[in-house]
Amino acid sequence: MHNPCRICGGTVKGSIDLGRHPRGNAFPRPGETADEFFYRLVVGMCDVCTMVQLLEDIPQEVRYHDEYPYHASGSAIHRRHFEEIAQGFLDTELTGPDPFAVEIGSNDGVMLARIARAGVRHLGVEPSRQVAEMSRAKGVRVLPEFFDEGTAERIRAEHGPADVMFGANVIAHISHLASVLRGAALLLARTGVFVFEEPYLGSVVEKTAFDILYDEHSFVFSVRAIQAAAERFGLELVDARLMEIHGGSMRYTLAPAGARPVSPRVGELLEKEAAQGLGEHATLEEFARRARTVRDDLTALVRDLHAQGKRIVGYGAPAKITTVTNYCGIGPDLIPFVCDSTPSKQGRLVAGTHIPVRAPEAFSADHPDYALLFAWNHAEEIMAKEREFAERGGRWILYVPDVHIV
Ligand code: JHZ
Ligand code: SAH
Ligand code: ZN
Repeated sequence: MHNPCRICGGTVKGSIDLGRHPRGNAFPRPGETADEFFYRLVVGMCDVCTMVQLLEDIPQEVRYHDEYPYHASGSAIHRRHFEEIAQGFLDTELTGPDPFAVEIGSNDGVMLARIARAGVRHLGVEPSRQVAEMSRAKGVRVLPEFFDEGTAERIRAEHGPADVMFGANVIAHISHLASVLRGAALLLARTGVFVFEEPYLGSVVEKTAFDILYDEHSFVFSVRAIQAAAERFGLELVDARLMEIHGGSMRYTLAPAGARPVSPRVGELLEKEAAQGLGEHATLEEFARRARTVRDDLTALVRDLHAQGKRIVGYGAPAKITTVTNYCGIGPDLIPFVCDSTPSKQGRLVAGTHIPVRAPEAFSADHPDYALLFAWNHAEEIMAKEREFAERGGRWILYVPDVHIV
């Protein structure tokens, strides 16, 4: 499979083929599974600009809609993370006479609510209705649209230039990334910054975290690819920092070209990426081989425990569960249910494999022998919350970076 690169027009060769998958966040209701949507999950790298991208593109309206089920404030650690980001902006960037902040994909308003409370002018751009309403209830101003260069132009005409533009786990989701970068160049004040954080290719490769590949992740960013993409649109990558959130995300800071000094961290990260082979097709091909090993090991372990009469339940229904259960062929015959604290996912099914999603009480009321931790990036928070399970002899199964029991 080959495609033209969405950023530079180079050639993208499909190196990772995980087969047919439904949408990661579809979570159909029981009875809604007859005509589930499937696509071919193939990921590759551009041979010119090294941007890693999905070969198939699912229309954004299909992915983000009134009932988009993910809530950004579903974890205490994430809530703190976003509040710290907001405070950081208030302390360092939003200090002028009448500053203005824009967030792309503001979701349930966890970040902007802090900015709103400080009385700072702001605008969330959020097309999914239910989460947008949750943010309005927190006093956040929302534009219910998909961000692109047209939206950027209209926002600038109405509100003036932005001192801060922010996006988390959304910029890599937008297949018209070129238009987003053109829009950022249009909307940013000369002294402004565009900060975004997204799952990092280096961490995904290092951890064999193949489950972060799904329809929403149109791209998996690297420092090198973002630096090159920014340059094409009059922006410059001035800083990049690796963070633990979501199992390894990079926070990129772009500014109008020449407006800010470039941190030495950028060069350091570029060197590390070269040493890790992130710009090479062979690295993705090797990753695909390791993903197959994880699949074989996980499937064998779950089948083996099941054959021994052990009860295994899933913990957490992140979008990632759709990739891992469909890729491994793990269904309700092996895992009768998975529990998740998000109300909009409860009573639904994991797309494709149809494992029912239940409230966390279903887990605590009747502890299984094993819990397969699909929300592995929240291990610390979840294991602390469910201490009793381990105290009573329950064991956690993890599959990142490899299959192991703790
Ligand atoms: P979590 C999200 O992916 C969504 P997901 C998005 N597609 C994206 O790009 C990535 O982030 C990066 C539940 N949970 O954060 C809540 C508990 O049940 O790993 C969530 O459903 N109990 C935009 O969906 C899920 O786990 C708990 O105590 O992979 C975690 O989803 C905690 C802490 C979480 O993101
Ligand atoms: N920023 C939050 C939410 C991420 S979920 C967090 O990091 O947890 C991704 C969000 O981006 C969804 O709410 C989705 O509706 C929104 N989104 C998707 N495409 C978008 C676009 N083109 N413009 C603005 N928001 C978009
Ligand atoms: Zn390219």
